[in-house]
Order: sequence, then C-alpha cells, then structure tokens
Amino acid sequence: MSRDTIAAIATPPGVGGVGIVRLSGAAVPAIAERFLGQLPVPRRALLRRFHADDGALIDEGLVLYFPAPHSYTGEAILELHGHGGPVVLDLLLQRVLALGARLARPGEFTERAFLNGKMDLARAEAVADLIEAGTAQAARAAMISLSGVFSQRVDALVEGLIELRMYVEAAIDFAAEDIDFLADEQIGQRLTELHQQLAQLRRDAGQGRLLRDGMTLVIAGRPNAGKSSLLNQLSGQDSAIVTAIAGTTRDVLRERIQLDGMPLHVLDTAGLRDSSDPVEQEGIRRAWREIDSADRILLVIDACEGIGAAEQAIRQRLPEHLPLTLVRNKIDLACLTPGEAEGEWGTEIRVSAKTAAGIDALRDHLKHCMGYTGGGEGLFSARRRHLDALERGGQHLTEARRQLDIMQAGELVAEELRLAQQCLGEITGSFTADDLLGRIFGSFCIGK
Ligand SMILES: Nc1nc2c(ncn2[C@@H]2O[C@H](COP(=O)(O)OP(=O)(O)OP(=O)(O)O)[C@@H](O)[C@H]2O)c(=O)[nH]1
Ligand SMILES: [Mg+2]
Repeated sequence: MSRDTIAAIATPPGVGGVGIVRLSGAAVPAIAERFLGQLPVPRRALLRRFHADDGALIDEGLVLYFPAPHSYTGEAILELHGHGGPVVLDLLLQRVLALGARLARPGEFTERAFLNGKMDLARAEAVADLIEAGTAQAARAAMISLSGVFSQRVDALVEGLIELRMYVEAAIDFAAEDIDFLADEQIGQRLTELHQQLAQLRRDAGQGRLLRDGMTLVIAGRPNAGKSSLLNQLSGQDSAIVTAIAGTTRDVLRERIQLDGMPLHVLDTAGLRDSSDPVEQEGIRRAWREIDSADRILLVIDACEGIGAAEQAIRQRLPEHLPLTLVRNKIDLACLTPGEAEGEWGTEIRVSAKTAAGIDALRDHLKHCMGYTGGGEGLFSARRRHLDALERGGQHLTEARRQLDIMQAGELVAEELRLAQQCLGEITGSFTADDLLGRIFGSFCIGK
C-alpha cells in the first residue's frame, strides 16, 4: 500500500532526558539515507550526528531503524532519539518534514498498524487505554486486552457463529428434499451455547469498562436516611452538608474516589419523597436523572425503620437491570452487627455512617462489584462501544432463536446469525465503517 510517510514527536511535550522523533512509511529508507548519510543497520542502536540542511549540527543521538514489515506499523520505521528539549526536537522534526515526511495525525501510527494487520481494533484501542490508564488495575487490564485476550474471545464466538451458519444453511438446502433439519436439536442447543458465551463475554467486558471509566454509584433513598453522611464516609471528606432536617440535600454532589486503584464516581442526591417545595422537587428530579444513568445504586435505609412502602416504591421505579445494593444505615441506633448480611432483599450491607462501622465491608462489596480480584488477573479492558456491539449481537441471537422456535424460518435464522457475526466483527475491526476509525484514532495522542 503506498501511503505518505508520516513523522511526529513521540515523547510528551516539555523537557526530558530523551526525546524521540518517529517516522513511518515507504520513504523512510530514502529519508534516512539522506539525513544520516547511509541507511542504518536494522534493529540496532547507533550513535549518529543530526545535521540541519545547511550542515549545522542540531543534535547527536541514537537512531533505530526497522525495515518493513517487521515494525510496529508494518511499514519502515525510523526513530531518532535526541535530547529531550522542545526546540531540539522541533528542529529534528522540521528537518525530516523537509526531507519528504508529513506531520502525523493523532493515533496515525497505530491506525497504520491496524490497517496493515499488525493488530486488530480492540487491541489498538487497548494501546490508548494503556497509555491513558489512571490506575494500576486499569493499566493491567489494558495490557491484557492488548495481548489479545478480549479479541480471542470475540474471535472464538465469531468462529462458532460461522459454523452454526454453515450448518443452518446446509439444513435449508436439504429442506428442499423434505428432510426437516431445522427440527434438529443440535441447532437449538448450539444457539443456546453461543448465546450464553456471548452473555458471559458481555458481563466480563462490562467489568472491563468499569475499570477503564470507573463505576458511577448513586446514593439514593428517603430524606434523612444518611446518604450525605455515607458520601462523606466513603470520600473521607466533609463534602456534603449533614443535618437532622429532612430534605437537606438538593443539588447532586459528586466525589471521585479510588478503591484499591479502581475509579469510583460517587453521587449524593436529594432524598426521594413527595414534596411541594419547588427547590426540593427540582433536586428530586435531578436525583432520578442520575439514577437513570448510574452503573449501580446504593439504596440507603434507616435501620430503625427498615424497608417500607417508600423503599418498595423507589425500587419499583428503578431502571430495569440496574444493580442495587441495599445499605442499612444507623445500625448504632438499631444495635445490629456491621457488615454484609442476608435481609429481605438478599445481600445487604449494614453500616453506621456516623461511627464508620461496616464502611470497610461496604468498600469490599463495591470492589467486588467492580470485579476486583486483588491481582486483577483475567480482567481485560473494554469500552462502551464494545458493550454496544455485544448487546446488539445478543439481540440478533435472541431473534435467531425466535425465528427457529416459532417461525421455523431457516433463512431468517441464518440472516440473524450473520448480523450477530457482523456486530462482533465491529469489535475487532474485521467489519468497520470508516468514520468509526476516525473517531477511535482521533482520540489518540500524536506520535502513537
Ligand atoms: N446515629 C446515627 N445517625 C446518623 C447516621 N447517619 C446519619 N445520621 C444522622 O441522620 C441525619 C440525616 O443525615 P444525612 O446524612 O443528612 O441524611 P440524608 O439522607 O443525606 O438526608 P437528606 O439530604 O435530607 O435527604 C443527621 O442528623 C445525621 O447525623 C448513623 O449511622 N447513625
Ligand atoms: Mg443529604
């Protein structure tokens, strides 16, 4: 493929011990020869002098040359390691641009690696996630994705879908001969297996996304349940106003905290009740808005009062599938033991936001919900884009099932399988729209 030769400063702006200018493309050997006098020996660090076009010495440093196709991008790559000053690096960059390279766009090196088949799209995204990782856990998960764990699981599912499609399509051909292969148990069984695998992958990817973006946790409940006190305990700060007056909190309060290296966005909201005060009404409206986009909700109740009609009503109104943790607060007044326990709604956490009893158990519970495993083994990073693709893939499998069971329509089953396969292909990039690539790589840093 003939493309421009691109160049960029690959190290961050500012001063540092070393700064790197990187080039990739077909013209790299020619540029290297003219700039350095001769083509460097491949994959060997060599000390060279860097001259301006008038012969003045710009810098002295190491050069590294990777001939195509054995490089990060799959094209010829040259790296110039100079001294890490912005002026020196800019002079080096201007020089190679004058010799025929053009300035690289953000992420263009990695985009070329993808286009040249060096890595699939999910792995390319993991490169950016690794660079941008805000916590050690997130970095580890990104590295696991980068090594191909996520992609392999997607590929295995795609393989399974292809096999099943072939089987269904063969069955359609035989149907002409009056043999009903669609009634074959195997098709339904295999479809169920694939659907389960996809659901598991969707769950794991969901955990991976939480690691990358953090979990948004909304604290909700009736007025005076102790929501603001709980936010203050979790954040370790006196962020929210706490009073004995019901209806204290109106605005949504946000705190970003870390649980063993995992980002958590905790939101305190107005107590939910019927109110005639317009300010409080607005607070309650905002509380519901946050609840609707939360990853998990902490429903706080007063242990002295227990679960009442108000809590039942709140639970009814929660978005379907929104995970919920019941927090029984004020156990210091109700004389309950702190920590995890089984209650009417299943597992609940008993705490005192006043004495901090049970708060560690709540933290452990939240870590567990986010997929914390101590070492972070196995957890791979994922993005919302991937979850959407898995979601849509799952819907096509549901539809395939319906076509099989109710309609006995082989062609439509095969078509749904094909669509599901296409959704999964979007994750690894075997099936992509051009604007998607622009969006993904455009958010990378320059020089990567
Ligand atoms: N004894 C005891 N009192 C608590 C506890 N948690 C909160 N309180 C008290 O309960 C009252 C209400 O606490 P807040 O944290 O303001 O409750 P809230 O749910 O944010 O209330 P609104 O903002 O009005 O919805 C305050 O007087 C707190 O001191 C607890 O665990 N034990
Ligand atoms: Mg409050």
